[in-house]
Amino acid sequence: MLNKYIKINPKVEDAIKNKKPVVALESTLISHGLPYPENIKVANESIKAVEESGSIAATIGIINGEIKIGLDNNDIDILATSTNVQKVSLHNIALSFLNKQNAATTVAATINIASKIGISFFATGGIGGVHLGVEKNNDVSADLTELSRTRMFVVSSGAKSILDLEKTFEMLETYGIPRISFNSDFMPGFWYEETEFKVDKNFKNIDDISNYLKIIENLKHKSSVLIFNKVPDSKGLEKIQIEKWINQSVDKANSKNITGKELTPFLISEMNQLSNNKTLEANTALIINNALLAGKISKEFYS
Ligand code: PSU
Ligand code: MN
Repeated sequence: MLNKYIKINPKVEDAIKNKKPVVALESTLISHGLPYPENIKVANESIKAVEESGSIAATIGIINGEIKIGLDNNDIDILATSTNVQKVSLHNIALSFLNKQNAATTVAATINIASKIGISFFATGGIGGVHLGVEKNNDVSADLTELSRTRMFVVSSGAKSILDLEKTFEMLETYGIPRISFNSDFMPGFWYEETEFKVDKNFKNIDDISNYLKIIENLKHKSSVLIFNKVPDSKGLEKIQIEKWINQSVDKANSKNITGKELTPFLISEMNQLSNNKTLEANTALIINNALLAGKISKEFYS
């Protein structure tokens, strides 16, 4: 045990000790990213997907002021249904210990904790990044800072489409974060398959990704590596349509003065309403698909 605030599920602890494949999963998408009951379904199916690939899943969250590595059904229910779950990044994580709160960890907080206990792989839907209108609102997700200083192999469908994807993509390069993808030449656009931003390398199979990650490990590269995986075919939406809905959602957020950590959950939920839950279906499918890919790469990496 790392310290008194961290409780590791014995199966996960054994796997880390014995260098077996483990994939960390975050919990903010359960509490703030998806509505009930889809959130519970996605949390459980992501765990199942990781396990089907032969890796061990470790969903991370904070229950009653304690970090739990490997949330059980009961913990997931708490984060999925309680109304007072905090969304924690690095600036506010310690407060949830102090106040003995239930809290969900963002990408930033999850990879920080996972790397401290020796986990190397992580899957999510879309990372945070540079927000639209950054010139005025100065809103840049702490996910980027944490990705720049923590080595984690991160599978995602790019950054969430509600962000300024061009600035986010550039910022990743600035921070020395490799941007590779599985079967695409471009960074995905989260709810849509492709942006116009060309990745550093398009890998066509899992073996090659694993070999590449071993080089990164040997180099003791300091940052994370982003492994992009686009939304499954049948669930991807049109970029033009998504952009129209985003403009409407952003206007509404501005008129209601929604900022800071409330902004991302607000925009996602607006998009779900405007799209008649088409964005929700895409989001659900891509999260589970990313968990599966992370499981497969991790399995290969440790074999
Ligand atoms: N991926 C999803 N849905 C989400 C998130 C990721 O499909 O809700 C969460 C992650 O936890 C990420 C957070 O860290 O959104 C970003 O929030 P912010 O923009 O406030 O940093
Ligand atoms: Mn923010």
